Amino acid sequence: MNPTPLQTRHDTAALRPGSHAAPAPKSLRLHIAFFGRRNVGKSSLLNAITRQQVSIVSPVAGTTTDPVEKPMEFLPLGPVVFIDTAGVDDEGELGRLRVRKTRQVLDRADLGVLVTEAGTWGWFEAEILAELQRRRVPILVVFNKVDVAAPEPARLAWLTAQKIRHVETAAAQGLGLDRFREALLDLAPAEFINSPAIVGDLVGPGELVLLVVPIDKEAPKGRLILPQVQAIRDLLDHDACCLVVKEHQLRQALDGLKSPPRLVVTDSQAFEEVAAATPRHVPMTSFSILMSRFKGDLAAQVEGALAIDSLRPGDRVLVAESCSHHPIGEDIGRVKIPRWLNRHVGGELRFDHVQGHDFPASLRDYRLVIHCGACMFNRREMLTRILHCQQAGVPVTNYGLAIAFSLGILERALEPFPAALAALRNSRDAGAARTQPLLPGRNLAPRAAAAPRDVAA
Ligand SMILES: Nc1nc2c(ncn2[C@@H]2O[C@H](COP(=O)(O)OP(=O)(O)OP(=O)(O)O)[C@@H](O)[C@H]2O)c(=O)[nH]1
Ligand code: SF4
Ligand SMILES: [Mg+2]
Repeated sequence: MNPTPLQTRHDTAALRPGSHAAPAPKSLRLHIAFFGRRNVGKSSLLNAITRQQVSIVSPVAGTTTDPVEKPMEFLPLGPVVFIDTAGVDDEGELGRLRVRKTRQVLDRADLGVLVTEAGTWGWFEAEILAELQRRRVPILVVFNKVDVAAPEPARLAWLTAQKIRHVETAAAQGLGLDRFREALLDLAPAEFINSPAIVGDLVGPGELVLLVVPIDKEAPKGRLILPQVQAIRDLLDHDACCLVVKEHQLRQALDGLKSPPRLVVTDSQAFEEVAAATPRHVPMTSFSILMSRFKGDLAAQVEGALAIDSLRPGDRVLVAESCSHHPIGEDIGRVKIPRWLNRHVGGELRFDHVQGHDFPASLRDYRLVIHCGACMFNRREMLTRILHCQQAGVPVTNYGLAIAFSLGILERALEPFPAALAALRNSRDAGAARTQPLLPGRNLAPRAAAAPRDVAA
């Protein structure tokens, strides 16, 4: 994982009145996205619900160009990000670019608000609806401008029959906002109300977790990166204890404890050193493997790691990072992982890199996608990417899993997650059956000898 300037990129949300707590990172917020044709009042509705001038409103069609994001505390739902978008019916060369940006927002929408007005329902609305339904994203249809005309009863009846929630508003007059707010709360996915644990569910109250955090030149100045901060907070939320050490101090810390820690979590860069220093009976994993479970689909990404063995020189590999940091020195995504994989396959692979919300529309040419821990994404965006990879038949894994695989410690790193461990064993057994003859009892350990010592994440 790479350091990024979290404080400047993500800590911009308003605090609850009187609160001294740091605002939630954007990636943990419920993303509520507004879609619809130009001029239906998307921006007006956003401004009305937030009671702020978030987006520019005008009678000129195409006023909103790039997606506008507004993180805020939306009680009682909690931290959300409202996203205003350009109209899906935008035209011309620039219009097509704007529509592409709007479509990217579909990937991160946890809840889709389709804004329309009387007499305009047509192909664009049907398409947005179908896209949201295909992604199983809860939908709220808003008929705005009801001060001008009421929606057609047949359309309302059709939506009701489809079990699609709909409300009527006149954003410019502030009418219908309570019903709109209530519908948003009803439709918010339960997972946002009961946020999943990152690590706290793996240990009991009072138990100790040892966190290994290398402080090298890639580490950001004066702070920890988001997965580390979130793990610490999650442990405290679960009344667990944690001790944070650098990799060189791990042995000393372990020696100083009266009883062994319940779990060791390391940055994947230090996996090899930490695996050697941690007694075999102490469970051990990495921050990015925790993030795979928290943000993605651990079992699917474990299976993806196995595809590393089938790579051949000339194959194309996509390396995707969720944040847009400037790579420095031995950057993990650009230097270390490519170097290791080239050595592993004994030739040059062809690497492409993407950052932020950009992700190729077609993945068919890739043999593998290696993703970072995606700490900057909400879970839906990461799950959408995994789904796109699966639909294209391309294995997808993440940095920590790829490194653990390379070092022959993937099984050990998955011991805290029995379901993922079972998935690994099943995939491996299925692979072994497909590629007979294989030695009985084949495991990943021989890879450790083949892996270079400078693999990092
Ligand atoms: N009569 C009436 N006009 C409204 C209402 N809501 C918005 N408008 C007007 O409709 C026009 C377009 O509003 P916007 O909020 O900019 O619409 P938009 O969907 O964001 O438009 P684009 O950004 O161009 O896609 C503005 O002139 C608003 O004042 C409403 O409820 N009633
Ligand atoms: S978004 Fe990815 S690369 Fe950036 S800090 Fe998080 S895990 Fe690391
Ligand atoms: Mg607008």
